[in-house]
Amino acid sequence: EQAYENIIVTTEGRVGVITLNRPKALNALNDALMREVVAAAEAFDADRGIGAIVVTGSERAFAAGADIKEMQAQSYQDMLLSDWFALWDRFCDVRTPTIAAVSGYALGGGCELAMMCDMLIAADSAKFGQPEITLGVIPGIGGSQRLTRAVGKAKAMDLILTGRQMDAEEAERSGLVSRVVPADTLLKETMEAATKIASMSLPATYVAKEAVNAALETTLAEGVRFERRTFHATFALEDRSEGMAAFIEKRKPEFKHN
Ligand code: CO8
Repeated sequence: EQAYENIIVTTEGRVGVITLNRPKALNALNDALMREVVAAAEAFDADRGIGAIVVTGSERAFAAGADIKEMQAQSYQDMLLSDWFALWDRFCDVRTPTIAAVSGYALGGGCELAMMCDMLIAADSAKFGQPEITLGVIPGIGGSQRLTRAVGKAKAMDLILTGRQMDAEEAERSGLVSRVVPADTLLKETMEAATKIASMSLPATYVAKEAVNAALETTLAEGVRFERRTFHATFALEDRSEGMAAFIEKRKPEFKHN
């Protein structure tokens, strides 16, 4: 296994887990941590033995944002020339389903990382926000776009312009998270969901994720067309034959991820 300094990488069956681990900075996302998360996610994505990736932090903080201390001395030219944060796009290119398990603070880049995941499960202790405006900047890892798509303009404007935090209950009500669970069961519930997802046919899962994401990128007519053609294509999968045969024969399918 690769040695990481800012994250802990483990596997449990077909589930890969990336735990952000910079406790002294409440898991603030510095450049080194970003590189490690992307490398770990890409390594899991290349592994056919992994069918879901969980990203989590500590009880106190999922991540308290981009690392302000690292950014403080940087100039506009530094940001532009390094294309600061562009590497995160590669995290979004991962085809394996990603699930954020959020406890405590998910602020700024932390909220943005959670929103880059396909599913977001929150502990009742979770706090979401885009406080960049209080620092004289704006969200820089997709927050103004993904938050608006997730919760709509009214709440996105409220959060991004005031910088206030939103608790887990409000986040669920707004459609940012799919489930809220008691803090002490967050990992258990997330691992159960991840294990379930990872038990499905991997290629079917890839195209299901792609189809849902298409809804955010295309017109309804184009999206429905993409879905139908992709649905037709699933009939080429051995797992499709197995899944339907298993249903008819009243048994559990044995997917070969093929
Ligand atoms: N960056 C660096 N260090 C941090 C960060 C951060 N985002 N957040 C917390 N820390 C550090 C603190 O400095 C502190 O370190 P030290 O002990 O050395 O002083 C340690 O973590 C513990 O934090 P606190 O003592 O502040 O803990 P509290 O429990 O009192 O408060 C909070 C917790 C409310 C989360 C508080 O730490 C906080 O407000 N943090 C900053 C939140 C924030 O503003 N995040 C947004 C950052 S900007 C961003 O994410 C995107 C920027 C987009 C730029 C676009 C460029 C292209």
